[in-house]
Amino acid sequence: KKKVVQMDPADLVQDLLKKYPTKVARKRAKQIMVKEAEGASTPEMGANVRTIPGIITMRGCTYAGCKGVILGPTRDIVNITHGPIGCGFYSWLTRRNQTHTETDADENFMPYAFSTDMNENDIVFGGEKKLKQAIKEAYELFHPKAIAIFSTCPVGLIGDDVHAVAREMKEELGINVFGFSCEGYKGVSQSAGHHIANNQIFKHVVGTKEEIKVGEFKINLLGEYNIGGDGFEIDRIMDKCGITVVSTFSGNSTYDQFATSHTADLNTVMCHRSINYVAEMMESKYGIPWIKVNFIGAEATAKSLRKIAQYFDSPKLTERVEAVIAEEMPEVRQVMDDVRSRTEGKTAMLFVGGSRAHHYQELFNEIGMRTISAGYEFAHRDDYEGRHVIPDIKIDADSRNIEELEVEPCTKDYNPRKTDEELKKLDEEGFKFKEYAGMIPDMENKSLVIDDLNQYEAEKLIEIMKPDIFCAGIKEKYSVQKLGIPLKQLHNYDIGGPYAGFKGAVNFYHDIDRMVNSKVWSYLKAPWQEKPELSATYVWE
Ligand code: CFM
Ligand code: HCA
Repeated sequence: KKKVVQMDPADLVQDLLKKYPTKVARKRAKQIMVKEAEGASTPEMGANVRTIPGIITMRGCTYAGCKGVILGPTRDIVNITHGPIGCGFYSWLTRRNQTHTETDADENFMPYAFSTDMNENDIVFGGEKKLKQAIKEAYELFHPKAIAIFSTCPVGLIGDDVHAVAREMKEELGINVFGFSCEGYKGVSQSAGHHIANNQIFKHVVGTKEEIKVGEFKINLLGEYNIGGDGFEIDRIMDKCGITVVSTFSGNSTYDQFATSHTADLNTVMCHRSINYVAEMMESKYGIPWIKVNFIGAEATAKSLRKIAQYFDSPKLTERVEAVIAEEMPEVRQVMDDVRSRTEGKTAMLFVGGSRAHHYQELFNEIGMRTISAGYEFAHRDDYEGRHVIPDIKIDADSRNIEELEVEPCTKDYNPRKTDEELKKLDEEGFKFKEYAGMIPDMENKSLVIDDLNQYEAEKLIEIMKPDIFCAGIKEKYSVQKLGIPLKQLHNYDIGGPYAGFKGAVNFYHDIDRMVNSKVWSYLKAPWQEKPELSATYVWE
């Protein structure tokens, strides 16, 4: 029989920390918080800091963030990993980013894993010669528009100059060749890799081609990677609304999309964490404003479409958007209500990357499920706390600033939330600031927010709070399921998806319904079920 123990969230935090040595506990305490336990204002989250050595983190590396995440979904750039074969192999299609070519003549290099296969010999004598040879070989075989080179840990350690090699090969081959100093050990997580990728794509590709796409309402979709076909569903909706997507960074994208992305009227940002640098550099250089959108959740999708229509301020677009929402929502509502009758009141935990642990809470809300604990692997303070974004230049919403400015690589990080008075002053000065919502303000009181969760804490959390579902990645999946809790991968959706947009919401409701209502989990015996003295259930007030 289950013993129900009422536990204060603050005690729960103490329980999580008590096994740690004093110094480790002190550090981890800065990354664990109970929402609003310390008053009405959002307390500061100790995000984007180095993982304590010895802890089994859920994080990945800088190379993964650059090569796998940002450049991975682009189909016609030959992406060469300069490093040991494991790095290239492990980042090869595991993310389930999808693509389809429009014509038979279009290139798709995604099914290939290009690598210099660095070995001991290269480490001792240097790998630049081998890299040049690899670039030439790839060029001769595939004749791509562009070749990108990605540095792995040993490249930085032995000092190979990938940028010098890129310049030389660009000259020799006459195609765009550029490199990324995205050695895995740089920074504290994947996040450093996003930043490096954004700066180089902006410097070497964005704005290099003047080809204007026809369309009345032209947007870029930034931070959408077409995982499980999410981007296809968003494209379907945009198409129906009459909105032209010039480029997507970088789901189902091509080199030319990046090169012409400066011709869009508006940047919409889906995953802010991974691509905010491009949005801000495009705003500074080309005067393209950006707004935050979210297509995870049917209501969120409708809201984002309305936000885009509002920006263009066109009755025609508004009417179209409303018609699309009216057409799509009835089916969604029907499934939502049906599923909700079985999922209402169940609880979820979400520990994913840098935006999904926030975005997916919306989808769970739609079927009446509460997120009792969540956190990012590598997001920054703004993703937790929200921020006010102030552009470098005054943006005139009506006329784009077409005068090209020299733009420094984006180094911006945390812009704290401003007071009402500060905002008023900025507004009077002509700065079109925007509010960026963070995870914590959107969560219910007493929820537990934990940054860079590790394996020990995950197991402890499950033991105490017993969620109905745990959402994370492949490294967590089987250890969590062995505890008798279903795990939904929110990185690659297991074999499911799309989960974005209207059709995606329906898929998600069905998949979660099946998982939280399956009997199979009750047959698994977790250690605390065999030792009743360990049994405790977290009860919300
Ligand atoms: Fe953005 Fe992503 Fe994410 Fe991300 Fe990632 Fe990903 Fe993710 Mo995995 S770009 S931050 S670095 S939404 S790969 S598609 S699922 S951790 S939450
Ligand atoms: C990455 C990619 C990843 C990993 C997912 C996971 C993805 O960070 O290198 O750990 O299951 O989404 O594929 O985040």
